[in-house]
Amino acid sequence: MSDLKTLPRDDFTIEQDWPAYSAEEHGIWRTLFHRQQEILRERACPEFLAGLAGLGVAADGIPDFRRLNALLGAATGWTIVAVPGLVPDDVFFAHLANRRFPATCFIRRADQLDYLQEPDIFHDVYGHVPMLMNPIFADYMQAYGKGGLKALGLGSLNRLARLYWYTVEFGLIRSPAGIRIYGSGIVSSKGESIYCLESPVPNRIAFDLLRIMRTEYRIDDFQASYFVIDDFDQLFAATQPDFSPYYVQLQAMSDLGPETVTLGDTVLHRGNSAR
Ligand code: HBI
Ligand code: FE
Repeated sequence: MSDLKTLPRDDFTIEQDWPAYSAEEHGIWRTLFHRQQEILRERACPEFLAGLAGLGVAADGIPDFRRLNALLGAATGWTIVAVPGLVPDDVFFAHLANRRFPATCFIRRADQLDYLQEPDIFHDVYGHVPMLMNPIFADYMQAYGKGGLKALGLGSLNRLARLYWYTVEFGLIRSPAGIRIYGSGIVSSKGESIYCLESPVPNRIAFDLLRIMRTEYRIDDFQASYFVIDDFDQLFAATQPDFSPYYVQLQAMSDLGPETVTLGDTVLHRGNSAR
């Protein structure tokens, strides 16, 4: 019989049980935190770094959701809810649509520092939560949740999942100092934080909503293409219209492989693996 505290409710939420973390688990958080802070100082966008500082997410160890929620709630009305792992799409979107971010609360093992398939608390809390402190991005994430529930109903979830992947998880943004990172899958990954900005291999292409929703992505390797937004207003504005006509248009368009560069692209960097 599993411990009642960890039995998910029908919205898949559980208790974080912060006192239960071991010294070794806090130590893994500290190692990951220190490493990323060094790498991201000149690579992450100012909004991410400001969100991290605003939350007081520090090196001392795994943060307590109760403390973070007091700050996050005051800033943008978002709440972190603890979940055991990936939850069903409809549950995920329903949480986002209600300004609740489902965050896993287990942390990777010491031998998984560089990569793990499932999101752990470092990916979710260090990677995703700081961006929810930014009011415009916070609005975008709620709009994405509402859009996800609609896309589910229209059988077009795969299109919207690509938008999430190439923005929320692996998005880049222009800044006065050059291209910077805001994607959570990147900021929580040592290797990809460097690769996405400095490697000649991947394409870097200006944000284009329909183009992104045509583009397949890789889940187990660095991305072959990154999409660059001008600012978060552009990202939020893109989710304002009803997507139903887009889904109809996309049915007449072929999917594109991750390495593809098309004639319509505004190419900021053509990768050396481009097809
Ligand atoms: N569940 N906990 C969690 N975290 C996610 O990022 C997540 C999920 N379920 C579904 C999902 N992401 C994606 O399939 C959707 O973005 C499409
Ligand atoms: Fe994620």
